[in-house]
Order: sequence, then C-alpha cells, then structure tokens
Amino acid sequence: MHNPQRIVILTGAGISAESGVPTFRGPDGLWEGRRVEDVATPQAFARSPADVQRFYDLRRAALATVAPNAAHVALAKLQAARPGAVLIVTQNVDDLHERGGASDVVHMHGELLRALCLACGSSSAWHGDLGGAPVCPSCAETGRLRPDIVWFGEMPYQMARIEAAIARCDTFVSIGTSGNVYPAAGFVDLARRAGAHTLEINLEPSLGASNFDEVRHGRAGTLVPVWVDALLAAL
Ligand code: BV8
Repeated sequence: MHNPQRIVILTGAGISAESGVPTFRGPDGLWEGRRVEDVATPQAFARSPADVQRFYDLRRAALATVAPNAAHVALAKLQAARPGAVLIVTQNVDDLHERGGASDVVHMHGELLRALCLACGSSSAWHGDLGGAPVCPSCAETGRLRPDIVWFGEMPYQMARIEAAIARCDTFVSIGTSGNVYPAAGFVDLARRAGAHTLEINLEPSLGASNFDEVRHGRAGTLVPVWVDALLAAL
C-alpha cells in the first residue's frame, strides 16, 4: 500500500446504515411511498412546507436514537493520526462523523441540526422541530426557517474547497454511496484526473464502480477499520 499524504474521503448513506439511519435507495429508501427527490426540493417546500418540515423533523428527532459505528470511529482515528492530511466530504446530513470524533468534515448537502433563515440568510444550530412558527435566533423573524439542507436543484456547499482538495489529493476513497447523485458522483473522475489512487468501499458495486482503481465490497463497519489500521500500520 503506498503511503498517502493527502486523502479525501467521500461518504454517503451507506456509512450510517449500520447505525440505523435509513439509506435512500435501500429497500425502504422511500418516505411514505414517495421518492426522496419529490420531498427534498425547493418546489416541494413551496408546495407543502408543513409536509417537508415534518419529513426533516422526524429525521432530526431520530438522530437522538442512533450512534456512530466502527466506520465513523475509524475515520476519526485516521484524521487524528494524520492531522491536516484527511478531509471527510459527506453527503450525509446526520452528525455521526462528528460524534465519532472526526474534526474536518464538509457537509456538502447540509446538516439536519442546522436551520436556514429565509429572511436574513443566517444558518444557526437547531435541535428541535421546525414545524410550527420557529423564531430565527439571529433576526427574530417568525416562521421563516427551513432545514439547512441542500435540496435537488440547489448548489451543494463548499464546492470550491472540495474540488481544490480533490485536485491535490493522492488518495480518494468513496464509502457507502451508490453514485447516483451529482456532483458527488463525479468526484472520482476529478480524483483520477489528479492522478490519485481511487478506492471504493461499498456493500455492492456503485454505479461508478468501474471508475475506481480498487474496490472492496462489504459492510463499511467491517471494511473501513481494516483499511484504516492497515494504513496506519504502514506509516
Ligand atoms: C446541483 C440532502 C447544480 C437532502 C441530497 C448530472 C447528471 C444527472 C443529474 C444531475 C446532474 N447534475 C445535477 C443533477 C441533478 C441532481 C442529481 O444528481 N439528481 C440525481 C437523482 C440524478 N443533483 C442536484 O440537484 C444537486 N445540485 O446539481 O446543483 C450544480 C451542478 C454542478 C456543480 C454544482 C452545482 C444537489 C443534490 C443534493 C440533493 N440533496 N441530500 C436529504 O438528505 O434529504 S442528495 C441525497 O441523496 C444524499 O445526500 C445523497 O447524496 C443521495 C443518496 O445517495 P447515497 O448517499 O449514495 O445513498 P444511497 O441510498 O443511494 O446508496 C447507499 C449505498 O450504500 C448503496 O450503494 C448501498 O449498497 C451502500 N450500503 C448500504 N449499507 C451499507 C452500504 N455500504 C457499506 N456498508 C453498509 N453497511
């Protein structure tokens, strides 16, 4: 195994599956029989805000019932062992990377535990429901808060930082993602163009599996600690 100096790790719903967070395209990847794309859009929020708020209020409340798993903890261990060398870019809106001990995490699709004010534009930490008429912590406007989540058709967060990190990484690892959603699904191509070694760790081949130099198929909770320990042993 080469000795990576700069690592970018992309994670998706699969890394949180063993913690009990439902995935999107797993057997139950639907919400009350509807595709997530039909709920997680600005159009859906305009059409029925109460419905969308309830969708996220339920997921936010469920966060208190789950805990990080061995894959989250292993990535935090790797970050601690290689300060500044490992960036985690997650599509997940849960806080399990941070609760697993990770420090440098980019939530490119937003966070369940943050709210965005449509009146003043500020983003603030939020733990309760957003249904009803919540008051913005910074401008005190009522009922103008939405989940601070990137919906379909909206620009993901910190794209410049993500693309810069991938352009200079020597190792790109994708964990627990099906490769359905862009621009995240295109990151492996960016990494290849940067000459990085690319590795997929996933329960099954993702849509982009053939774009990776190396693939390991199985459960993240088992494979990620093995990968991290081997990396740290090689140091
Ligand atoms: C944008 C927040 C402009 C909401 C999310 C190009 C081509 C086609 C379409 C597009 C394109 N470019 C843009 C689009 C449109 C769209 C898109 O990609 N649509 C798809 C459906 C075709 N993209 C957008 O709208 C994006 N915005 O493009 O803006 C732009 C363009 C260029 C550059 C900048 C901006 C915004 C997309 C973000 C939407 N918000 N989440 C919420 O959470 O409610 S996306 C959401 O779905 C997740 O965040 C995640 O990204 C995606 C779900 O995918 P995964 O995480 O991979 O989960 P999934 O269930 O699919 O797979 C789980 C995998 O884990 C499986 O493979 C399974 O086998 C594996 N697994 C299961 N258990 C385990 C496991 N693996 C290991 N261990 C286990 N135990």
